[in-house]
Amino acid sequence: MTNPAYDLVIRGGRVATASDVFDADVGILGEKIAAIGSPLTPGKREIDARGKLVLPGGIDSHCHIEQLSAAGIMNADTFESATASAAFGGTTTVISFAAQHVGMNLTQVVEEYHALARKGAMIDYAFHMIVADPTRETLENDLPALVKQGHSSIKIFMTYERLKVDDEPLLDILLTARQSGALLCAHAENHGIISWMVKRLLKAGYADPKYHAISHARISEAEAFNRLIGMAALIDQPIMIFHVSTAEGARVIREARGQGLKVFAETCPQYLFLTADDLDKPGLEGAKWMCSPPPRRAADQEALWQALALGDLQTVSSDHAPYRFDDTGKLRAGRAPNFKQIANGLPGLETRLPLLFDAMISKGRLGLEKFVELTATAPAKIYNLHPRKGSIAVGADADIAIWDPAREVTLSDAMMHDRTGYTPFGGFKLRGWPVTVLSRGRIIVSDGKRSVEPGSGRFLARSGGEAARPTGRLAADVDPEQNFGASLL
Ligand code: DUC
Ligand code: ZN
Ligand code: ZN
Repeated sequence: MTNPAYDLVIRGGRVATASDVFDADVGILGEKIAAIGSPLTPGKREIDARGKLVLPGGIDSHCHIEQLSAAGIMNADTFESATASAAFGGTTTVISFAAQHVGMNLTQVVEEYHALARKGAMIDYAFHMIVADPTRETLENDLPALVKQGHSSIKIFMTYERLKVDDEPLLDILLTARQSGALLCAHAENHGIISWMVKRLLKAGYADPKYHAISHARISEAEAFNRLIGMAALIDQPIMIFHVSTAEGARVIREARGQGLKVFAETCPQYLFLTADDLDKPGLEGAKWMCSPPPRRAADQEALWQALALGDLQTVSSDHAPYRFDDTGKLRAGRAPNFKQIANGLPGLETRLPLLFDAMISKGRLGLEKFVELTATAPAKIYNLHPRKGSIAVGADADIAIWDPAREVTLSDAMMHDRTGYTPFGGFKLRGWPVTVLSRGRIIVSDGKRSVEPGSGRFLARSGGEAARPTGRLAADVDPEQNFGASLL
């Protein structure tokens, strides 16, 4: 008898990519997908996937793991708990953050996050580097070297007192990103508008969690998007705008993309499934739904779905930012905080894909191929993990989630595997669940049980790739050929 050609065959399922849906077996050899066909010869092991959907494992390209906030609060998850939670929700790759704070050396920061991930991660991972202190040392020495080492995306904040970078240093960072071939990602909200609103609200005695949503005035988003896009256009640097929450914000992105600017953008489940009314609960309960930007209105949800359909937004990430509802997290300032004293952030690594599957496949909004595109293929392409990650294809890593489209689940706090202690989506009744999850050919979750050890995830070194490549069209003000004969860059 000849040796089986495959270590594992996923047999009889319906396979989906971002462009096609078809019935096929998937043969895995070692860590890779070796064949897709029907019927494949028997493997050493087999998974019966009849009646199931065989999809690429999700890529969550925006999640905060084991991260220290600027206020000094450690978020609730370690790499171990966060990546376990991701895996139970069908996600097999995360891009989290290595977060610099003022005074910190960025190279050292990145090393520290590497050490944490090496110890705890159960699925593969990469890092965006948060730059909060754009000193000459950071921009001229650390950043270019770190990009070369495979950290090809930078994140900046335009708001948050201790993280924000103002326009002039932001231009310096955009230029450094351009010169080193990295994508620039941004949390874009107008800091002055928010802090002005906060002061007025608190002075007038409006301190409950629901006023957090009001303090992030809608215009603070579109204004910051416009300003950032203008600065990025000046020096021809591709950007990714994180967590779009308003219809006006989505319109600004549509307009920029219509002009041929390299502007990518994402939204998150909290902006598709929650509204500002969720923050309006008795006492402090609404703090559990506090994130920045805040959930908005039903009309914004519709506008964001439309922006996803049109391609104006290309990915849906979780922005997992877990803080417990106790004195280690949300209530660190005591039992009677005003909204400004409450940590911003929601857990979402585990619920991102089931929420989207229910909306897009079970309820039919945009469909299966678009689900795969938004949650796996597009983030793989934008962050240059493709073709290794993000698709079911011969030669790709065998990162696969097998979904039971008929399984009905009501989300609850108790069933989550992260350490937040609650889910803001508790009570949501969903149809469709990832029952078996593979990472590089290993079965890591099966029927609600984990079978993978902390520390077995791998770092994914990335170069900038196509998304980070400038268009070659500098604005005339800085372009020597169009203007005055000398380069300003
Ligand atoms: N927004 C949040 O809600 N939490 C973490 C950081 C952020 O930008
Ligand atoms: Zn953010
Ligand atoms: Zn975030």
